[in-house]
Amino acid sequence: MQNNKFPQDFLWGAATAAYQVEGAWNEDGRGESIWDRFSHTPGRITNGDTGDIACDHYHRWEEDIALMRRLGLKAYRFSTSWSRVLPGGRGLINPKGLDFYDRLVDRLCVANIEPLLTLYHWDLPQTLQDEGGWENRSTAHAFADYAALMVKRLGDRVKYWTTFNEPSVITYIGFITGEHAPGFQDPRVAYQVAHHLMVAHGLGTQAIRAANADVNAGIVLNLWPAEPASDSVEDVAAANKYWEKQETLFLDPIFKGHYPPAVYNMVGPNMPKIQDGDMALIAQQLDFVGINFYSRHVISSTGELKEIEGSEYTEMGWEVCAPALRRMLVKINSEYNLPPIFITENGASFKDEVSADGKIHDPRRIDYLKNHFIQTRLAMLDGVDVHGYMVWSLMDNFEWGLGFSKRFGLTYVNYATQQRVLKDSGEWYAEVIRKNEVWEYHT
Ligand code: GCO
Repeated sequence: MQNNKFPQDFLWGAATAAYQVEGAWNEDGRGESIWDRFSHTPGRITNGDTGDIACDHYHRWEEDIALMRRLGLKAYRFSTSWSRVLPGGRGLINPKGLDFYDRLVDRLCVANIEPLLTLYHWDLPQTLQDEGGWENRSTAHAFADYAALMVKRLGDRVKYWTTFNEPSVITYIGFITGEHAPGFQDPRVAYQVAHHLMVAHGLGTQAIRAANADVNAGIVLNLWPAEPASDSVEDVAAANKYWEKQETLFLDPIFKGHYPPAVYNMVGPNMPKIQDGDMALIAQQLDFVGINFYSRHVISSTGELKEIEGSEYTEMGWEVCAPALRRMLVKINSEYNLPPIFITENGASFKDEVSADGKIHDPRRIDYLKNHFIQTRLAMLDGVDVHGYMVWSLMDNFEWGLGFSKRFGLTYVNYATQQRVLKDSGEWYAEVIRKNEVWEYHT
């Protein structure tokens, strides 16, 4: 196999998440989620934006599948909205909500696009939050019931099931900085939530497999490698320490069956309640793991460096550093016994504008993606088992606390008209998929 060619069955795809694209927040029996409540609270989201309409994907899903076909996607990663199918979080099922996902999955299959389904991309039903949300262990059981319901309905067609998207963002941004729903700033609650997310992942994995033994179960983690600012012993030690504190809270319980000492030290008196048997429940063998990668931290013995000379930064203020992806994949591959890997999110936000010719010229996004594809291919040649790559995102969408102010899409969305226009990066990605290789890009 040529080195710049990807394996024949490599799953090139793109990703979205329910609250970021669907809209129709109160239609057809959908219940309220914590993101509805949060975005409807004044002052929480940039410009007062909400996901009430978002990309109106709930009504435009057929057009969006046509877009995926135009891109030639082999896979599509999306999430289901818990409160659309179980408006109260548990109990009464909303058939119209289930039907929506059923139709979507059916049509993806017709289009020969492999569905990768995420059960939880941050949108807890508000009724469960009102009872205490993830602070309560009972929410983990409700999650497992929801997982079983979805697998029973869609497991004959959906082969890849993800329990959670980015438990660390849920924990840190939802419960420590408070910039995401439910907007808490309480470390004690946060670490209990973190543990219950892991319990829910374990129970969810069991429920998925009990409902259909033929499907694959996994989880998606976002990893931001901490790299030393220099080769000095002090900087290297500081970077290692940073990585342990930030990134092992979920990697270690899932893939080693315990919380690492660095986490115990960090959490201190906020250590969550852990029941007998929890660690084995959490550390069940998975069929795949999804990694979301955007950027890295650069750490010196005196702290984190915020501006790296010569580096490019995206609209999010994130450094562009593709080689860090390869280094991190190689590192986690040697430190953990990992199942097959998918890159489940990677992409960049830039200031996109419609040009006079009606097109969106986004050469920086093309460069970003190209370099990350190349580094992934190099990691594969180093022995890392990567099976697919989901670009974030299929289209511009609701970027959580930042509303519509940041655009990550391969497709430009005009939010006034809901018109979708493939950006240059989308056209380019279609070629990558068609050729199954990354070649030099000439402007
Ligand atoms: C995440 C989420 C996505 C974001 C994307 C860009 O990684 O934070 O999974 O929903 O929109 O990452 O920030």
